[in-house]
Amino acid sequence: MSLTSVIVETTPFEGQKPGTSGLRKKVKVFMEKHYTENFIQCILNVLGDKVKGSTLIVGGDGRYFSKQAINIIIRLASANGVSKLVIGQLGLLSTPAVSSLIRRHNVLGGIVLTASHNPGGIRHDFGIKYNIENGGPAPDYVSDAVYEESKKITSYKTTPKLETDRLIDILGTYNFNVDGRDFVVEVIDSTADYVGLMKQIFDFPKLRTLIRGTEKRPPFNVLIDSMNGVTGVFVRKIFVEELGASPDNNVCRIVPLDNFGEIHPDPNLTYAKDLVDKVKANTSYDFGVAFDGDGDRNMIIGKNAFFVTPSDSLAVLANNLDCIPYFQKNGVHGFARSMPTAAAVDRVAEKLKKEMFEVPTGWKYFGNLMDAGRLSLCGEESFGTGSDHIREKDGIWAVLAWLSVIEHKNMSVEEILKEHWSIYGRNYFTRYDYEECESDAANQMMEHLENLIASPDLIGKTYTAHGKSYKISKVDNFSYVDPIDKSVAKNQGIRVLFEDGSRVIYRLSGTGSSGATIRIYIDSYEKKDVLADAQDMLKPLVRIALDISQLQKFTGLEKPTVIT
Ligand code: VG1
Ligand code: CO
Repeated sequence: MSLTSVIVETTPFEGQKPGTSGLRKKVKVFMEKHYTENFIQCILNVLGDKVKGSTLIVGGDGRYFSKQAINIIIRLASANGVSKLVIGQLGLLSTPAVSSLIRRHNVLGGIVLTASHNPGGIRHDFGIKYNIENGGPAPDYVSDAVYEESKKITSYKTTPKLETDRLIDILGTYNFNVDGRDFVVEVIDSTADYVGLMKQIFDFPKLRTLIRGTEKRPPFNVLIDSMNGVTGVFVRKIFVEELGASPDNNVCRIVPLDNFGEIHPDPNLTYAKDLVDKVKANTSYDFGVAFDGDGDRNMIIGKNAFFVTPSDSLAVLANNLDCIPYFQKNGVHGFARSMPTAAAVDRVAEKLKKEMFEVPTGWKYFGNLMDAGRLSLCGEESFGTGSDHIREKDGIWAVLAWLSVIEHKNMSVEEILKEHWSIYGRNYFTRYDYEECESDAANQMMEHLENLIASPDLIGKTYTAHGKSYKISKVDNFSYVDPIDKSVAKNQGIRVLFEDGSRVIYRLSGTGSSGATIRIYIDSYEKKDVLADAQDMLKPLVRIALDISQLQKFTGLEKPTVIT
């Protein structure tokens, strides 16, 4: 039976502006009549003629409202001339899996339904992100165009009679005819493509012997925490079924829940405390890792919950990539990090004579460099690590990379870090997050900082706290020119740089769904004194960062909500 599309009149919604990584709002906002339809139609409008006859990948972290959103996407896509949607079963696909599928199927793009590390459930957040044909997050010019469309949209096209009920529950290919055109929904196994890719990149038999142990070596005891997010289905497949980890002792929270069990699926020391406590309590664990809701972030800890900062994780991997088959085959090109990420990897790049890039916060800024063959490995301090195998950060990839290094070096996590610091010195790093502050207060504080850095007296000024003094050598608001397409990203964070190389950086988050989140990043490099406690070491700089910004005065907040 042929179905007919209809045009539905609508009016614009305010604030459909994608942030650091897609549009994130409270679920109840996405539930408003026409809200989700408008945003999807705006994406399709921006794609223009390319939509006709195209294939798109659709899936996400399975959070509340995903199924409703997928039904809306199916109906709108069919009415707008898309030929085929490839959808993960039950709507489940991790962000890295979407990126991989876009690349392998060579399609126009993908729609990722996630608010990543933000909490889920009816009272919390939902999100929609568009990824382009290279598999990466839409660059700024696409997101800006979507936002412009959202301000003037007057109608959307949908196929209301297309029966979507339970369509994505069962694997299969479903054929429809809309306005005389064929339209196909293919429901695929969420993990198959991604698992295949991981098997090409890593030496699975070797990793299996690490986890299972051999006559000469006891099993390497891991604890993998999916935090009730989408990685659960991938963890079961890869670590339990392929690599022989125990479903009882080596994995936890691996059933995806649409509210993540009411936790923040955010792998850091505050929100992944459960994992940290378990690894501390059971000293037989050699390694622990947690992922975020959509599977692109990872937090790595060693025995006794020895914490690896993401900046160090990136540097260690950079230093050891040649033990991974993918890099043996493809070579290692450049490295990159987001600006606030500590510069540990820069030292590795220098030693290995690789190109090194510093980009604004957000994975979308790595894509062009990877496409141009100049970037193999990159990371962000926000627990993102990844390589050019796809165009998103990739939590499971990061674990497999770490396990490869551990297998190869036959050392513990702590030993690897200590060896690394003894060679390269150590970048002490901490980030203070003040979540859900009042937007006005946060904006005033940023304005104060803008004014401050505009004053010429600041350079050369010395700040002292806890007996340590730091002299300012440079201040700016970070801006970036993409080396490939020359596009410019401005206002990417206020930087206060000190003479000894220490830095304090201030940014407002672009992933929140209400209020504002202030992030302060602090780092400082030590060549010799590498074994101190990071919070002790950075205490003076933290004080100075608070003094310069007058954060307490503006926000009234005494303490950050999260320290990493
Ligand atoms: C945060 C992180 C950033 C990351 C982004 C998306 O952005 O700081 O490094 O790329 O989240 O990650 P912001 O603007 O809130 O600081 V994910 O895993 O939430 O898609
Ligand atoms: Co994420």
